[in-house]
Amino acid sequence: RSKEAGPQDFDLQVQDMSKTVLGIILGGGAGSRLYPLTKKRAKPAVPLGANYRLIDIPVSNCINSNVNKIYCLTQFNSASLNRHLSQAYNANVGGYSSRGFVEVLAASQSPVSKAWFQGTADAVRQYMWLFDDAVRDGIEDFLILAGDHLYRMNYQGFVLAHRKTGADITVAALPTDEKKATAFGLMKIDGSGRIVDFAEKPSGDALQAMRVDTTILGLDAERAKDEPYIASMGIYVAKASAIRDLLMKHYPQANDFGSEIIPGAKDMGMHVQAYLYQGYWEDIGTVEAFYESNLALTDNPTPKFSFYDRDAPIYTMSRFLPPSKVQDAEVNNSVLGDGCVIRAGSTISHSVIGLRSLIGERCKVEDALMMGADYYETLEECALIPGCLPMGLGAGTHVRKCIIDKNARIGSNVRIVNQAGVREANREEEGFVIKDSIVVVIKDTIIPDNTVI
Ligand code: ADQ
Ligand code: ADP
Repeated sequence: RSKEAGPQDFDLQVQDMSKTVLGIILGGGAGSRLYPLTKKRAKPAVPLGANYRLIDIPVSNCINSNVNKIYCLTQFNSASLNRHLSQAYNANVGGYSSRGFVEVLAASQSPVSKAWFQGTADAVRQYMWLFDDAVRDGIEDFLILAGDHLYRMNYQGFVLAHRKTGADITVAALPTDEKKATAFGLMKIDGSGRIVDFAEKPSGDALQAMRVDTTILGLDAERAKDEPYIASMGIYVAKASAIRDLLMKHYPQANDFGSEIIPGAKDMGMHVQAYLYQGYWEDIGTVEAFYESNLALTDNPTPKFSFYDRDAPIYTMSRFLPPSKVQDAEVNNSVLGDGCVIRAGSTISHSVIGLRSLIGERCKVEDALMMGADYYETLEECALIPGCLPMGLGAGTHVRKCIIDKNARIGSNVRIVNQAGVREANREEEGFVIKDSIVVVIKDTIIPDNTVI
């Protein structure tokens, strides 16, 4: 009879994780799906939920799981990302004995000179020389995470399950419905949870062929009927040696994990295992999903995702901002970041208002995601600049179903309501893009008084 891991072994392994697991966050490619939010920043730095940035989700999950050696692979470096990570985390994860860190690795810094990462697998391959050092320091498993997911997960159970089954790669998985399935990697598993078939984003007949009876995952009959697919969350834990072999030896030309490395590993007989995740998880890598998930934070009484959890908080940069101030205004079903000022006569409903937002008198804000500002600029400072429009919303402005990126200066009596009901439009020279009917006002844009969009 094989020896099961007892509680003592569990504690040992958990302690061990800070020394033996390396977090690798895939921080984003060209960033086209979230464009224009990625026009002026690296994707992991995109602001989220009024006070946070995308990168805070996987980094907080890592820290709460005792994984404190973390690299974030990103297409290009941005001052905001580096500043955010160093101010938010480095003082906390880098204790004397744990030697933790959170560091950005940008495509252009790599000595293996290909200016751009060609995909997720290529990104990891280009930094293999650095991850090899980590392996020499005692790292056994790579925890490969995406940078654009909203969820709370303790990776300890994931890593332990991976080690217990002796898998080469373990893929986090969840049941999904037919509509969503085609956007994911789908799998079939055997009775022990081993992946026997894997198809990346199949459609048509290939999609139908991936249908399974998800009652084997413990779903009741009704839910299994609605969710007859097992989707990959794009989150992997793998033996460092397996990743090295796959990327450098077996598939040196492969660019992506989902379409090439994971199915390739299975095809060559490696042990690729599924790990069932149960909880809220959302890929927020498109403008529509990003917008919807942000607004879902305002759901009453309990949103599907909360940034608050005493045992597993989501961390971010501490900014020491003053509390938000609401004058004689009405705020319903909304989330307000730190340091906002909402002036008299305004109504805000079903909206996320990012930190340092300034909302003038008599504004109407509906179903909007405002990201706020990176700094305060006093009205006196603004007055010194000829033609200066203050940051935020000017008096009497009405915005609906839109995303307003940081530091935008929107004049008085402006209407951003998608008047013409346009679905897609690129009006970058005027400072906005419309995607899925959502107007996205680009960072730092100036929208003059009385404009109608
Ligand atoms: P996608 O999310 O479509 O599918 P991909 O575009 O490769 O896969 O992105 C995965 C993660 O890597 C994202 O966080 C992305 O930002 C990042 N990324 C992409 N290109 C990158 C690059 N060149 N450099 C650094 N980071 C990069 C994947 C899996 C599916 C799975 C879904 C779940 O392939 O099987 O179902 O995730 O969302
Ligand atoms: P994001 O991540 O949203 O792109 P950043 O953190 O990079 O934002 O900051 C946006 C811009 O704001 C940067 O160009 C930065 O130099 C500028 N900025 C930050 N603080 C101040 C300040 N106190 N005064 C003027 N500009 C500032």
